[in-house]
Amino acid sequence: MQRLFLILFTVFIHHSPFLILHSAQAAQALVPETGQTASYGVRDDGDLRPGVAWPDPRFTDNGNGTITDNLTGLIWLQNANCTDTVGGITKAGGSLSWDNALTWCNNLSSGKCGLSDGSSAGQWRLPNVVELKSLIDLQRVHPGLPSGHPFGSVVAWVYWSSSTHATYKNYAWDVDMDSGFVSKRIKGSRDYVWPVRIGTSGPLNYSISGNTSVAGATVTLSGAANATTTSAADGTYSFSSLSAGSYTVTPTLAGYTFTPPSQTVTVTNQNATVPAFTATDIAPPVINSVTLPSSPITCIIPVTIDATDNAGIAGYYLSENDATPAIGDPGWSATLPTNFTFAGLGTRTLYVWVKDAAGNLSARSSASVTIVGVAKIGAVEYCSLNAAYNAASSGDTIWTLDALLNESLTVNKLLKLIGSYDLTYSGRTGNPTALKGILTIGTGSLNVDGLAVR
Ligand SMILES: [Ca+2]
Repeated sequence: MQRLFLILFTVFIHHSPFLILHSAQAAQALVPETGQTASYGVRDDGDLRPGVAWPDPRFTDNGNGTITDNLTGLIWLQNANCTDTVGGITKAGGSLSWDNALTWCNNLSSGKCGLSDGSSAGQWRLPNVVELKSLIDLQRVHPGLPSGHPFGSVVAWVYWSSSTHATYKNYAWDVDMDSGFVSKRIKGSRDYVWPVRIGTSGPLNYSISGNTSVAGATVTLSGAANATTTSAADGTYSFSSLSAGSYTVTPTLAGYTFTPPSQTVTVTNQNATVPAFTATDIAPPVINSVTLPSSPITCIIPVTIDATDNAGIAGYYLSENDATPAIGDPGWSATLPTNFTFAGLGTRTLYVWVKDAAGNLSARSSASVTIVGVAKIGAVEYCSLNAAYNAASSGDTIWTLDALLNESLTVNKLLKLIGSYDLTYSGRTGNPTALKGILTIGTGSLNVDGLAVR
């Protein structure tokens, strides 16, 4: 007998990664405090309070119909008087005979009694009398449970243990949850039933992973455990250290809808992968500003557009027509335009829209500009010297602004060119019109005044 004890003891030490105890302590069970804090005599229970102190919090609500007692590691059914029919045992009245109480507990599984812990028949059982008694707080009655306990439907009556009386084999031990009183009852009596399971939900080994199809989504896990995470740049997310059970995954992100809105996955004995969500961008882009220069002298006008979108801008549409373009209109530009060619001179309005890849269209934005021609024949202004030349007949006079004209000109007509005019063509500035290009005289001639060729 001594030899057997030593062998068992050696196995225990070598397989326990958490306990490093002296040999005299290793086989000892540690007895917890009773909960009694009032003292009624010198060195009584309430005075000395011997035993292992209770953890704080004493209980953890696992959110799946189970409660973990952090003192003993036991997992209890949250509902202390479930009346579901289990294992063929009808329990509408709550109490059962001892035999039926065993059968009922042995067949309890996830889906019954508010359980979503993934437990299967065989994991639950009737507690022994020491386990049942471990719930009692001797400082309290009605019920005799620790303050703030998270259990529901606790009945002020006796509950069966699985322990049979040593002398009277047709009796089993029970515990009165109202007062903590431990007694024996004949097994044909009807006591209440409170199932327990060993803390087999740990170690918490499993993971749930998937893809939201968008970066930065908040992913909420609910069910057998509650957690949140944020999807990575590639949309992936993962929850780890999970017990077996049923879980629901719900992604959210401002400006997006997800299909499906949430997904439920049951973890049994391996990691779970949730099918990818489809994220749909529903937020249209916003144009913050459209800016045109104040005093242009050409029809090709630099444009500055400031716009933003939650998913990125996929196209720009610039037009002098205020009609809203179709998403598939060929006039969309995938790149940010830096200038716009107006159809003519005078006060012009540019309308701008932007779209995102999902086809969301911004509100219309606009800016106006008054375009002055760089050249003029009679009362008609032109955006470029070449435009004026093309419109000119031999013998015409072209007036040009005191401006830098970045163009070349080939002359095959008989023309006169007078430069250095101010913006309103009402006077001359004294500075010549500067032509920064090649001036070629072909079959015609050019009579010039106030022109510099650079
Ligand atoms: Ca968008």
